[in-house]
Amino acid sequence: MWIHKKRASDIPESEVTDHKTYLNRRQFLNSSAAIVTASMLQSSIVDAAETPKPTFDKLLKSDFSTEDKLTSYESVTTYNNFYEFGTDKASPAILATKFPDKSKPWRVTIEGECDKPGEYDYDDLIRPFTLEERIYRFRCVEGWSMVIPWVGFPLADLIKRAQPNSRAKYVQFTTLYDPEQMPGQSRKVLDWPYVEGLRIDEAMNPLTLLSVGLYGNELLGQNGAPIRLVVPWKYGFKSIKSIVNIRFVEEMPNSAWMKAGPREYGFYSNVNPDVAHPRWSQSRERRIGEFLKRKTEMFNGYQEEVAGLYTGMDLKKNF
Ligand SMILES: Nc1nc2c(c(=O)[nH]1)N[C@H]1C(S)=C(S)[C@@H](COP(=O)(O)O)O[C@H]1N2
Ligand SMILES: [Mo]
Repeated sequence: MWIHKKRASDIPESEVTDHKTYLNRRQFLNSSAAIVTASMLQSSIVDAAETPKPTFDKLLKSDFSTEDKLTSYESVTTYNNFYEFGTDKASPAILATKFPDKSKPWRVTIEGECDKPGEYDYDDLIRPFTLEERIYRFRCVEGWSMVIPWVGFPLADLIKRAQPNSRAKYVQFTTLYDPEQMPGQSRKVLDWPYVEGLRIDEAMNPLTLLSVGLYGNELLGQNGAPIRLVVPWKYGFKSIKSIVNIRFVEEMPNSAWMKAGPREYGFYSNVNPDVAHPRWSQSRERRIGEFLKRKTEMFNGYQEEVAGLYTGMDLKKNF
């Protein structure tokens, strides 16, 4: 049911390309915050701009890391898509400063077609796994990209612990639903809670990361704290944030974006320069911080690692 009439699939052109608009808005927000008070609003913006000292120790360096130049910490933490905190790029960094509420435990349920389901507190969930730093290219469906040094562990490690059974063909992920903490959920821009999914072999691929941090630090609210998915060969919206549920299922999950615009957002959403979005080309991208656009690479440049997952599939039909 659509109460709010601007459909999520109607991303205005400005959000597709116009980084300048965003920068102007950031400037505006900065100055208006300064006028309001010297409040957290202001200090959070200033804090976010400075690259913090790493707080995770003994992070494994990953062979999967790209050598591309990193996107600035400032951009990674202030230019965000997180519709639970507003549909523009600047809002999440402002509205998610206290997210998630540290006084509430973060529970993650693992369930469905598996032999070892469970409900874990965040700390218990991640304790068994070795954290590593993985520098990935990250390509948003809207035509911009970043290079982000994630901290995380392979989703495959967690899946092995859960022991999916033979009926587990897909994995479905769900974001927290809590309109009190996530003001954007009071508006019907998407069918909340945000849901995403992967085929089980995609989920098991060594590139697929459960991330708990970036730039050597815990994730900030705007980046999907405390735990989010990162699937670097797919458009950014597959990388679901602030996960509370992981479910092994037999049927292909119906993701929030598929519901919002089935013609525009398919289940696979592999980065593919040859398959245009119905309203814009996907052949080029703007790397945030760069002036000239660059060519978008098949599977975001990860073809060696993932092309085999799709042999024999028509990627125009299975977009
Ligand atoms: N729950 C949730 N996850 C989400 C989104 C969202 O709106 N809600 N946006 C997606 C999109 S479109 C992108 S591009 C990435 C952005 O991640 P970043 O802000 O950490 O760079 O998050 C993805 N995960
Ligand atoms: Mo995105």
